[in-house]
Amino acid sequence: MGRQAEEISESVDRGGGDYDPGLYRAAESVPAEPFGGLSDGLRDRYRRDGFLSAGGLIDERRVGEAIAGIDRLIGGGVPGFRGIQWEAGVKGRLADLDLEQRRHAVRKLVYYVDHEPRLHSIAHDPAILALAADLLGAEPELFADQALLKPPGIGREKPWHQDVAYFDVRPGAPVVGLWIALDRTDPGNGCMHVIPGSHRAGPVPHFSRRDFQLCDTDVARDSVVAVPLDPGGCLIFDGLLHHGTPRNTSERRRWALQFHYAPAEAIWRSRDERAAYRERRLAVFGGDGLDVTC
Ligand SMILES: O=C(O)CCC(=O)C(=O)O
Repeated sequence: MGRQAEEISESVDRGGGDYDPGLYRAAESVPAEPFGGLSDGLRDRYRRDGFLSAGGLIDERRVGEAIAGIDRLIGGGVPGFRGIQWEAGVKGRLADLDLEQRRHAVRKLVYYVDHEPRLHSIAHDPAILALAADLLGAEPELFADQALLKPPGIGREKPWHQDVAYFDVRPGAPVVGLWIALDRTDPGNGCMHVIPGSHRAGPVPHFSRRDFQLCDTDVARDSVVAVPLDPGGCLIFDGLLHHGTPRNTSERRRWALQFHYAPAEAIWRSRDERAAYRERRLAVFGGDGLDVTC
């Protein structure tokens, strides 16, 4: 179940802020391995490390379709779609931007799968749903879809965080995320960085700083690895894995799709249920209200 249409509106990001580049100084890069389905070895690795880096999860044709779908959403080709968040740097200038400039001004798109059949078909691809089912150990339901576009030059950092700190799903339920690169991604244009095994320590308090994030001093800097990907490659990751992305300091685009799946019975079905889950989530992850400091 996605969000209800009236809950989604176009917005401008509030911006991030300066950060210590040492937060993303990776000890190593994990190369993607061509993905041909889950084996016992890969399942064990997912449980141990909290992620898999899968080359070629979607093929070139689908990458092209995804890019065309995003272009259509940004270009205003879908009446009623409002899930665009612009980068803070373009605030006040949006009306002056032509289509090409707008393509490089979007931070993210949210809740689009019901507006774009090509993107819907990737998120609901039977092989992808089977992969999610296998890792969740339950029938999966897509409950969040985003396209994270980190534009050249202005795409800001997404500070270290755990995704489940953001989601109003039943506490303790397994969540699997798929982050699918549509461009080549590397540290220069803001690829994913993760801390292998960090999901096993469970929920960590988050604080409203540059974003809703882990305290910078809670990031295990010595264990950071970068996960560069080619187009169509995918980071498959546990909802508790510590991850983040540096800003895009390059002149290169870095578009990615992100889908999150959870067991159907863990997903909210009403506003009341969601509010209750939110209260329970913030009691665990809402660092500013807990007796901890950052
Ligand atoms: O794509 C990115 O830069 C980071 C995405 C991410 O971690 C998130 O939105 O939770």
